[in-house]
Amino acid sequence: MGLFSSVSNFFFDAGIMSWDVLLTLLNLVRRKRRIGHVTPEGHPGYGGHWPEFRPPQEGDSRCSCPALNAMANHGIISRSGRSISFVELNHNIRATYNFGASFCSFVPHYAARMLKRSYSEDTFDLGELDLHNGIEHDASLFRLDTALEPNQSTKHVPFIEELLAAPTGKDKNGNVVLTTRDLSRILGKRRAVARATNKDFSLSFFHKVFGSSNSSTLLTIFGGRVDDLRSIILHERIPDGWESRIREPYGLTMMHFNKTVLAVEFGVREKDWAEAAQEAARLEQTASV
Ligand code: HEM
Ligand SMILES: *[C@@H]1O[C@H](CO)[C@@H](O)[C@H](O)[C@H]1NC(C)=O
Ligand SMILES: *[C@@H]1O[C@H](CO)[C@@H](O)[C@H](O)[C@H]1NC(C)=O
Ligand SMILES: CC(=O)N[C@H]1CO[C@H](CO)[C@@H](O)[C@@H]1O
Repeated sequence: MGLFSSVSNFFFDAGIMSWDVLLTLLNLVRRKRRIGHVTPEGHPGYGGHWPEFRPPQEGDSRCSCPALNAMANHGIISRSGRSISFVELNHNIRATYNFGASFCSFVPHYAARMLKRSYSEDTFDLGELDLHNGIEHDASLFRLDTALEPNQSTKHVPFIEELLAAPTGKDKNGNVVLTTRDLSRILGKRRAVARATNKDFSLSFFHKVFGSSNSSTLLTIFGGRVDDLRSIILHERIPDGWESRIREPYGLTMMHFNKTVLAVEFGVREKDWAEAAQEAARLEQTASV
């Protein structure tokens, strides 16, 4: 990377971070959005009315991210998952999930940089996001590692069922919810088992934090609600009547989100899973002889 782009990235990142702090403060002083009015008027999904769900057809592009696949399955971004502009992605993840504007700008810029495209002019196909160790990484919650399953749009249903059976919490309306601890526990297990069964396993600290931030959306945006998670993760479908559980007027900021992410990441204890990992490695070996 040239000096000019490193310097401009630095100012870009510093600018986004200050913007994020400002939004976090505004969220503290302004009232939350009313229940039933979280998705903005005029955007698909307003009042819980999501456009028709259609699973992907032969030739459509999908990726390892359930939230983006779900937007394509509802036609919020192109149903084919192709030729999506980074700018359009920014606006749509904001309106659909109520992530803050700072985050919604940061991630598509990051993806454009990763794919060596122009944020403002170029487009991408969902499948291109699966560049290994770009954003996509090993020890994900719902996908086998790339070395074992090169097609990262393929869900690994046993992992999904295990996560959906893990929640130990209840919210104040009596719904079963996934907690921070449940999520740390399951991430620890995935990492220990992936490390033992994938000889090409790699997971930098950077990707660990990415992994815990991606999975922390299950707690924040989806409020840990297991009934909603089943739909979004297993079918990549937004439930009828759903809206983001984040009701802050300026959406989920990175500063606010970081608290959940760090709580999840610091709760991960891979060592607790040494036995499960050995067992998985042993099964792998007997299966391959
Ligand atoms: C521009 C926006 C986004 C991009 C480029 C993106 C990209 C990705 C990628 C590449 C993965 C796979 C990571 C892995 O290997 O585990 C992923 C996973 C995931 N993403 Fe996204 N994503 C975006 C927005 C979102 C949003 C808005 C949500 C939630 C509302 C979300 C929720 C998730 C979840 C739950 C996972 C699974 C985590 C795991 O398996 O450990 N993503 N995303
Ligand atoms: C990847 O997997 C998905 C879902 O399992 C499937 O629909 C798609 O056709 C596969 N793509 C390729 C290129 O094999
Ligand atoms: C959130 O955490 C990431 C690293 O995990 C850091 O780069 C970023 O500056 C933090 N953002 C804010 C707004 O605190
Ligand atoms: C929603 C979310 O936290 N997405 C993150 C997933 O991880 C990538 C990098 O691996 C980040 O760029 C996204 O912000």
